[in-house]
Amino acid sequence: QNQRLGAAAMVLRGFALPHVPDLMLAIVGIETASPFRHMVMPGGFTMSVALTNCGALGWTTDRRGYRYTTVDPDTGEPWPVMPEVFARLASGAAEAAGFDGFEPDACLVNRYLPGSRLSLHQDKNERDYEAPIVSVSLGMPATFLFGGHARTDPIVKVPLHHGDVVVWGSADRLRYHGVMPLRDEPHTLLGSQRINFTFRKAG
Ligand code: MD3
Ligand code: FE
Repeated sequence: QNQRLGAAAMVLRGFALPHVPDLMLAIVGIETASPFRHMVMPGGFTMSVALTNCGALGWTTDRRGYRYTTVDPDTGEPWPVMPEVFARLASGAAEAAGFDGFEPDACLVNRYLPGSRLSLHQDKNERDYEAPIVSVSLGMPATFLFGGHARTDPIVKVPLHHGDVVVWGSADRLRYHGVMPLRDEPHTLLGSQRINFTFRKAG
């Protein structure tokens, strides 16, 4: 029941399920070193999604803009190392979707609670648009919004469940996308939250 969303975008249903115990252990390590926090957008809004990072580069935003940094601005320490299981899962998923040799250097970890949302945006802060982006969903289901190359293009709604992995590349890399406000449908393992890992080659 894998699903093609575009010329170079694929949903791999349940692809991460075998790795869930490892992923959940790894999150504990990451959030102990670099806790989840609500960042402020350049326009002054505080994000409803809480985030942290692991890997050589981490995505951050503040009043001055978005950027990737090697150091967690809250702790002054480098972002936690990307666990081996993460890198293997990301490159395995990329390969399953037709992208060989994906070596992510950044993993953004988003935590959604009921009501959290991500408004329509493009991911344009990475140096290299050739590499795909791999996204892993855990916990409560979400409705992903998959748009076009212009903000006003039609939007397809894609339900994402615990263990689903999505890979986006080349022609679909710069599409507008977002996440609808989360409904509270508690998950047996994670309770009332959704965790999303987004793997990128940022540097
Ligand atoms: C589609 N996060 O952090 S990941 C983000 O579920 C972000 O937390 C969402 O969008 C989340 O920037 C979705 C999936 C994603 C990432 C990049 C894309 C989807 C994409 C680039 C192009 C098209
Ligand atoms: Fe995004």
